[in-house]
Amino acid sequence: MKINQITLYLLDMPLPHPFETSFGVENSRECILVAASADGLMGWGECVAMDRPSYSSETTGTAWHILADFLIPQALQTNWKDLDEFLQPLAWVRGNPMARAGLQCAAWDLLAQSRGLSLAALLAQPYPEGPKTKVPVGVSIGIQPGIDQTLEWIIYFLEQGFSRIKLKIKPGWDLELLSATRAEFGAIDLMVDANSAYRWEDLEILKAMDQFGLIMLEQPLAHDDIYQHSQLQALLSTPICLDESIHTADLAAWALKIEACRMINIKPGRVGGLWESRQIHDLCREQGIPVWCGGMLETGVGRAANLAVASLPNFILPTDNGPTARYWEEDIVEEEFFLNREDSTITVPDRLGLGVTPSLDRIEKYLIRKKTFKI
Ligand code: OSB
Ligand code: MG
Repeated sequence: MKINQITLYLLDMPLPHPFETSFGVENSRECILVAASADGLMGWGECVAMDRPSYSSETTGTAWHILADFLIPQALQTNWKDLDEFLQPLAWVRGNPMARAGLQCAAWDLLAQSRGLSLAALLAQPYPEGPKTKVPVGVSIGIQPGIDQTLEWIIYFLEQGFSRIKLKIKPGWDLELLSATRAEFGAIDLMVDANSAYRWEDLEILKAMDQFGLIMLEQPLAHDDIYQHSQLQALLSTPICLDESIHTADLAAWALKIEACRMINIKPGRVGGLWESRQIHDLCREQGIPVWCGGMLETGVGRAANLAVASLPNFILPTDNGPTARYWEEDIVEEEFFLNREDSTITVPDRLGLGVTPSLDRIEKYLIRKKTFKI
């Protein structure tokens, strides 16, 4: 296969509700879509970099630069039959996992289509059990103006059928919130995500979280740390889950080696792509570490890829990749994802490739910038 044309689209999509985390408030979501054509097929990928370097050092601006000036020129030169052959010539590009993941996804989509498979089926080929057809899903609730509003959102999402609640926390928005949540809802499946908001000096607060029986405490300490997380994990009974800190398969291996966490949130967009996601999945599986697939407020393109990866055997914990209506009034793909209320799952696309159809008309509505690259 040889990709003969790639188009990048920079979009800005309005969110129906502001999404607040410890690193800021998102009112809309910038993202880059990658569309690659080869052999009469079109493969799509989404780059999850955000408009500001708040979650990670990459932004839509840096990712555009890395894609346009380095990754795409190489990808247009490569003849490949399998993903390793596509990726090998790109391996000299250091860092920039989000930029690489967006392009890589388009290549997986092409390969799956050319082999007559869904992306989930292609990704699951090494595993005798095959992909799951539906995966458990929870909901991630942003920081609210007050505890009452948070409790109202929890009622709303439990009524909708979500069985696992994740609350965003930060210093000053933590223990009281958790006490109120437990008092109101008892033993629901509950976890928290700090997005790197705490420091070692906050140890007493972090230790106090053990009393709440949380499924996990996601990324309490710095975005580039694994050492202090290992020190912290030794002092907590709550499993630490790393998100921001793990952006390569090597970092995942080292984090497990020093026991910096007992779970990993594998976001394909953060770790360099689906290839690396599967490597981390395999490594964790060998060591009995459960993984799950987080979300980055993706469009249907990134959501489809995340759900395909979440269908692999060791993705045991619920994903954050929820139904379309939770994110968009109108997504840029024609298909809508729904929550299966009876068991709090979401169905993995089983059509060819990613299994979603991006609409160029809708993309046009949210378009900021577009560029096409040819051989
Ligand atoms: O840390 O998981 C995170 C959204 C943007 C950036 C980082 C994170 C998140 C979420 C949202 O928690 C999860 C979702 O897609 O629903
Ligand atoms: Mg997180």
